[in-house]
Amino acid sequence: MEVIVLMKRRIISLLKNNGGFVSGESLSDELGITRSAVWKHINSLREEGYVIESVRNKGYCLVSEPEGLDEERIKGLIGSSVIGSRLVYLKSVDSTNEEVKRLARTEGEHGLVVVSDRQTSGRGRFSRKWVSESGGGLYFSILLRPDLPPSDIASITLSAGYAVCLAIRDYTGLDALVKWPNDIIIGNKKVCGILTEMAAQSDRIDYVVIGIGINVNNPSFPDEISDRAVSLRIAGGGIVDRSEFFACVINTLDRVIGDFLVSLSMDDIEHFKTLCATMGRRVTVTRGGQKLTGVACDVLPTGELIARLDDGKEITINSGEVTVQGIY
Ligand code: BT5
Repeated sequence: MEVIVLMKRRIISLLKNNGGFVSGESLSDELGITRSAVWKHINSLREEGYVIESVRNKGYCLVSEPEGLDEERIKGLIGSSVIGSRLVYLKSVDSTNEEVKRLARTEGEHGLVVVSDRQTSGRGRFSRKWVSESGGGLYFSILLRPDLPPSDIASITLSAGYAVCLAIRDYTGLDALVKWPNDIIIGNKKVCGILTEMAAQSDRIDYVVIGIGINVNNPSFPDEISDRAVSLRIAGGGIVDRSEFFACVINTLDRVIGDFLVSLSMDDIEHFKTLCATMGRRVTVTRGGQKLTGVACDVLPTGELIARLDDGKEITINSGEVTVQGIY
């Protein structure tokens, strides 16, 4: 076993055997490493999802270990949902979107979900990185095979985001909102991102992959995103039972997009607008090299955002990069 991994396992076993606080000094004596090395290992364990309290003059105390997902319990809780009719759980994977695409090329069927505790190459849109190396989050992708032309599923990312937003609000009571088109935010910070990918002919969808990353129990984030990322736990949701929460998200997704892929219902779209943080804010979009600024004033059932420009003209925005003033 790699030395670093070995050290971390030994620290965990020393903290567990002791059952209370263990001083940094005795850990460093026991392991034959410096106290600052002990501190680095402790921080790395925290990144993995271990909750370790540290108190000056007392040392370190193990509060809880990261929980893996409980596959059987999840299956029981999602019952007869179409989404999740087959569930593949992997402790670690490069990217759940990639795994679903691999399965889609062979036997993957409509409703398949791949979920993982960690991704080594989690991706956002435009090849950006999605931070998902450490435990505490939920990373999953859904395979859909709708018998529709590609144009009919333009609102799928929005519908999925709406469903996740509802599940977060129901399960945690936190004030989650959707930032059009693919982010869920709590207090202006991002708690979830969605990456939808599609394989299609001009008139027929082969398959759609909806990849969803939710920061659940993450205690902290790397510097590169610490100013814009939040987890349910940091936002005040406490330590969340990830298996139960995941089942709640899947059931909500099943209700919202399971058999109604074309667009949201009028009731849902009206409700969506009340949960859309972008509505009423100033937005900027680049068109033909020109920057257009206006106020977001509507969202269509097909998922497009309508913005009223300063000269009164309305434009329809269907994808791409929109900057929203007041949110990262
Ligand atoms: C997204 O892209 O928000 C889509 C993220 C989709 C992730 C899921 S996880 C399961 C599936 N498998 C994958 O490989 N991907 C999907 P975008 O709008 O481009 O936002 C990316 C930006 O969000 C980054 O450039 C960072 O600024 C920020 N970011 C990265 N990791 C984050 C995190 N864990 N929490 C909050 N913000 C993050």
